[in-house]
Amino acid sequence: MPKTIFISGATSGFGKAIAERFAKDGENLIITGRRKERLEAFAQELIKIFHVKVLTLNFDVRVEQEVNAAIKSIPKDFQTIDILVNNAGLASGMSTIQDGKTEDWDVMIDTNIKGLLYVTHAVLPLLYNSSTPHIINIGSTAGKEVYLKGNVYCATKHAVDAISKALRIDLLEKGVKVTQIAPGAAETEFSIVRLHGDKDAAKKIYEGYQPMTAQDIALVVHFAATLPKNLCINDMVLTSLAQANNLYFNRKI
Ligand code: NDP
Ligand code: 8X3
Repeated sequence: MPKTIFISGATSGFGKAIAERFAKDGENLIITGRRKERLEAFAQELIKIFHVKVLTLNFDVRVEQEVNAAIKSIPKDFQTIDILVNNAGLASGMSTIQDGKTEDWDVMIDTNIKGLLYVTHAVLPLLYNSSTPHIINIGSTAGKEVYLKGNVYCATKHAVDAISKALRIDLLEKGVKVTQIAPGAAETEFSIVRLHGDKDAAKKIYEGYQPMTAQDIALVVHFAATLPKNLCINDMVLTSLAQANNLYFNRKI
């Protein structure tokens, strides 16, 4: 019997790769994102290649009413959700607090903290329908250490770290597994979004070393999701070989 995996932010990067990895196993998917055309095209691709059932939900995680309406619209055959992957997120801007833009702070706080909470709150009743419910939050090494010009993004990922711990405690009696996967640098659209569309500057972030790929993250999320029922990875920090933590990189340039 296929499982149903709900993945927020599946129009690019980690979310897309995670969806593909589970589709390979024949699991059914609920994929979300704001870019409707991309989302629909990706769903068609998954259906065609992997012959899985895919439901698309097009909403902004920052808008509570949109989140609730989208999740309320889930049809019966998708109403048992086995795994929720809270992946949708972003960094917006990279500057010191004194030079920072409050609009950027709002976007990050609303997406990475409030969005994750809204989605989790709305999906939980459907997770309870599963005999193996599991929440996987995508945190970051930015949630473990703070670095120059990372301030508010790091704060939001520290919040994901805290919320993951809190969920594990609060949901203990409900038998819901809670895992945080905390990656370091991986090349996706992340830096382009962070640098407000400056692709050349984004490319430079990954120069001189081999960053992780979205597929690397998907591999580990899939591993955490396919362990025996009694075994829960609480927290996992992932980096490429060239990265020791947020501050130390072995760059060959
Ligand atoms: P991408 O920019 O490639 O993907 C981000 C995804 O999040 C997109 O699908 C985007 O969809 C979705 N998203 C962003 N904002 C919203 C929103 N308001 N409502 C709904 N969906 C939204 O980046 P990554 O794949 O790299 O990032 C995925 C997660 O991993 C994020 O939480 C990020 O913080 C985290 N991360 C990334 C790392 C990296 O180095 N790449 C390292 C550690 C963690 P759409 O725009 O269509 O809405
Ligand atoms: C993204 C990784 O190093 O840009 O969460 O903070 S980093």
